Amino acid sequence: MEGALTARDRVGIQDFVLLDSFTSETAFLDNLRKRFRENLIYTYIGTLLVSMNPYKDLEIYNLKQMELYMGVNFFELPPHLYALADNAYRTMLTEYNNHFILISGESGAGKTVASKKILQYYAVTCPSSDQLQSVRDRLLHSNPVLEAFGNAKTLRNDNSSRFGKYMDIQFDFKGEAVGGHILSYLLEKSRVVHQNHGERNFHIFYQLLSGGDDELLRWLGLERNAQKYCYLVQGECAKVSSINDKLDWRTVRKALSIISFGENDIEHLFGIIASVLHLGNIQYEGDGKSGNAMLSGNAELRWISKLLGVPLVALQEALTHRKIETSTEEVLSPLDVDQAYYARDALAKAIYGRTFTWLVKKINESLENQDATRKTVIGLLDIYGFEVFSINSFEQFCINYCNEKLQQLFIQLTLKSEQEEYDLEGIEWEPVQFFNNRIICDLVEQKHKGVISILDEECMRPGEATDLTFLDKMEEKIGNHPHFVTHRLGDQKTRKTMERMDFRLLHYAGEVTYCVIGFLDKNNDLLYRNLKEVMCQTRNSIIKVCFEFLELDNRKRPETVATQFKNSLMELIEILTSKEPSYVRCLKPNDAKQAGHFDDVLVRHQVKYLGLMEHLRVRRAGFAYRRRYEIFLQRYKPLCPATWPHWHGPPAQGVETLVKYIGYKPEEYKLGRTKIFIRHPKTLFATEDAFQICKNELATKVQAKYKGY
Ligand code: AOV
Ligand code: MG
Repeated sequence: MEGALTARDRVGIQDFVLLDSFTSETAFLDNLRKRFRENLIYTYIGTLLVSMNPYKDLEIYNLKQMELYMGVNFFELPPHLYALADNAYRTMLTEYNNHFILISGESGAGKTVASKKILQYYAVTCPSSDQLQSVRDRLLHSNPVLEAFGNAKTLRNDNSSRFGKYMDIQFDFKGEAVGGHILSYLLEKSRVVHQNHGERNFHIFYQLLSGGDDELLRWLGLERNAQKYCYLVQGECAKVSSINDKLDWRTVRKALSIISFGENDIEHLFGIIASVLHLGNIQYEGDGKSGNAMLSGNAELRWISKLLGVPLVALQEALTHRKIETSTEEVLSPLDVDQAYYARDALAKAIYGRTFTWLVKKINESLENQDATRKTVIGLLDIYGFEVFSINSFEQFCINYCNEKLQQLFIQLTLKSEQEEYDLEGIEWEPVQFFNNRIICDLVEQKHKGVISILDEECMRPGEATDLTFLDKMEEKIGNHPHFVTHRLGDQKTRKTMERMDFRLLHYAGEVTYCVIGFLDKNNDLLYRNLKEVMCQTRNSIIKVCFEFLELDNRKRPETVATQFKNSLMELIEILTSKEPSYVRCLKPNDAKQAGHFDDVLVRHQVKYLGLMEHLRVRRAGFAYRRRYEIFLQRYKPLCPATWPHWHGPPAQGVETLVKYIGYKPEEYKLGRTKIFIRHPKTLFATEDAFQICKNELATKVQAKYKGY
């Protein structure tokens, strides 16, 4: 009938692999747009899940939906996170191997929401004894606590993750969730002391002030009004309509108890949060003659001394002086006003950052499973997404580098190794071209001439090097690199003018201009020795763990922030490559955090840089599943009389006999050197279903046979 829309016209196609014109970006976008209009936010590319942030609550995460997806083959139901989560879980149980789910996309695209939904799915659907109920509760409640301390409102996202998180959920052989472990990556500490306009400090500060009861606030010496605290008002948006600090406070408070934080720990924890606020209100003035910094009053100091349990006089001295060690003696040198503010902020950042590390450790203790039996894991990776602001600093550099690494991993695992495997296995193949961002990773991390190496080198020359000499050195060493631009080269390469203090990296996801101011300081992350000494005298049980005397004895230069981060990312990549991957690629429909609005240009850009078209091409031309001959034969041999119960020839021939017998069409599979390749998942699923029926029949036959004995 003319004019009538078919269902396909209206809601699009649920797997891009089935799209008629699969090489056309426009067709890809049309499909995404159609589905978005119908609130269908999930679409597959084979087994990869594309997710579009709806910016509104959809009724797709309830118990009924969870039950629908439990144990059902991947392609039998409409695309959903639950299908992906369930598939990883079932494969883990049948093949007894480890998995991870890589959730990527730019800031605000929906990574954190996705990771929470997956965790909830496991918590609700996995079998569990009463005894394990508490493990599940703790796994779930670790989220609000870490988000309170590690998330904040930015211009891109009202609940932006300011740390990277990798969480292993451990399962026993029955598939029960028995424990977990969290690794956290580089918290954006600078936010504690400085926020850009339109942004906030970490949620916990506002939660404490709005939700804490009067008695608690009195005990902490705090006023309810956030406007009173210098560390909370720089962004001029302490109140945000989408955030209910008071309610969130209650959730966090309850979660802390569930994760078995003792009352003593909780008291000390809030003592620290309050101390940071008091620190921020410390003001200095210059001594008229010498210009040395003096504290303007000591009300704040008294509160900090009480809450952190440190001697007031020593604290006052450490906040206004610096201890310099010569070969023979220690000399106290007074700080000027700027230096004193610097020392104060460094202390606030150190206290907060170390407390966050303590928090993760404490949560891990409560998730730890003591039982030594073998477990398999599903890892969930939720990191800070790629971000660009009008001014970008060291933090954005680290965050975007991290995204660059994950993109590289994705390329390695999907586009590159997939094509290499076809080659290796002797499968005929038309190579698909793709942009390999290895070149940008190298630009950042290469020894001697990568950005991080050059930065570290400058940090080794205190007194001589400055942010500007760092910039000059980069120009000298990597000025010719096609993905690096400075103001001198700017016009030629990108035809955009740049400021003197800027450098630009052409990332896989777009250009970002970084301002070098602060790079050296942030990379050094220096805390004066006498401030550390005062902290070591603490009676606050958390600060005691965070600042150990041992550190004072250690004269070795600690690794710089960027190098530590680089190393931790390398370890992460190693952890991930030993596991079987699933992918969620999150997209955002617009930059205004708005429901219902699909910005074509913005979405097209994300589709491009996430490599979705290339992924589709490889998937479409390639094979969704592959199994080693031995494994395939071992599992499915009951389906064919010639292979059951034993096949005596080479496994490859056994598999060939088997699949011909069960009727695989020639275009559906290819036989490689060591593996069988299957084009569509549905072929494998049909085989698996047949196997399940056959297994039951066999069991019935065996039971009947033994009945008479
Ligand atoms: P992100 O984790 O990818 O950004 P979030 O997961 O925090 O982004 O999502 C941002 C916001 O988008 C959430 O607070 C929700 O309001 C909304 N949202 C995301 N996914 C959904 C969904 N499936 N259904 C409804 N609303 C959603 V960052 O951490 O900033 O990189 O660093
Ligand atoms: Mg996030």
